[in-house]
Amino acid sequence: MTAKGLTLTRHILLEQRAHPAATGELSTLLAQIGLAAKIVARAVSRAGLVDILGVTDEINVHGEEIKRLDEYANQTFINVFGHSGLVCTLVSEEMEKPRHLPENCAQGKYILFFDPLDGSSNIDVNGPIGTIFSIHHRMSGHQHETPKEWLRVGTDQVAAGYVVYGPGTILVYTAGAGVHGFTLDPTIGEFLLSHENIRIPARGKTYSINEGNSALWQPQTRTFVDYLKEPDAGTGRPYSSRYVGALVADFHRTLLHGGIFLYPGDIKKPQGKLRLLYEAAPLAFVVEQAGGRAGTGTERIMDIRPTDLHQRVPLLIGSSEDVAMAEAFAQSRTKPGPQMRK
Ligand code: P6P
Repeated sequence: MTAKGLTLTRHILLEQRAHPAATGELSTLLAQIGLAAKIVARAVSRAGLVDILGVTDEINVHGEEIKRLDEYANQTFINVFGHSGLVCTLVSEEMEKPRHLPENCAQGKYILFFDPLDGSSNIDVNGPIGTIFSIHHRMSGHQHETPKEWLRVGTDQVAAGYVVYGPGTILVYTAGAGVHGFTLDPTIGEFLLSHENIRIPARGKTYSINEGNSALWQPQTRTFVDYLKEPDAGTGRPYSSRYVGALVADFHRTLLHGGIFLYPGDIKKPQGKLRLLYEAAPLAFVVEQAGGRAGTGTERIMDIRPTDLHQRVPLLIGSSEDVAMAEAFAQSRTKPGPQMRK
């Protein structure tokens, strides 16, 4: 058990020691993520004070107005990794195409996928928002200019995680050896170990889905959600509903307390709303490392090889038993009986 209060940098270096062949570049990259997160956290905490609120008149690739804080967060990652020598290519929700950093591509070993500010609709109401990141090794040679470089399967991830900007700023990451959380102490500007080796409960008591979309749900989604709402003490139902409207915040609660988050496909959005490469896949890596499960309803998120940079996927993620049950409903023509629950 490592001492609580260990800094993010020290923890990453201790993790690196477990890999004698490690060169330290991944450790440096993760520490740089921490730096970018601190810069964004400062802007988020002051958003109401400094005129960053409101929107630019630009529209991102998804037709969403880019709020200035989104743009600021995106530019922060570009600045932090621009001359790091670590990352050759950046893929961001806010950029239609991959951004190559030529000065890094000679020696940079990594490609960084990120959603710089997830849940930006919460910005103006002081709600929780977040950053999500996923790190892959680069393909060898000059393949970085080809789609092969960025259309990567989730199981190839080297590290992944997120930052939630809420009452506190918490950075959670995995490099394939468990999941660890760090809380920012703004008085010293350090992320300190606060959640070592996070394990998600095998099942929870909450479900998280936008009920406003229920008229559009597939029948199996409705049957599953109705099942969770049915009182049945023997199976711990009814579940409580929790929905913040910011993926990182809804996921962080699910990771710590258990339960299930769902953004399923529906009649209008068969592929759902969330993006594979920089939202679903990194969170799937984290949840699986914590003992949980993540799928589309029919396949494991980590096994999906993307065909498009900003590809969307349906997402069911959380406690292993809750997600397995949701998958049983999603694949069932009829409602599975209560034998589904232990
Ligand atoms: P809806 C935020 O815009 C986001 O991308 C995720 O953070 C969040 O989970 C989802 O969309 C919320 O979407 O349709 O429920 O407003």
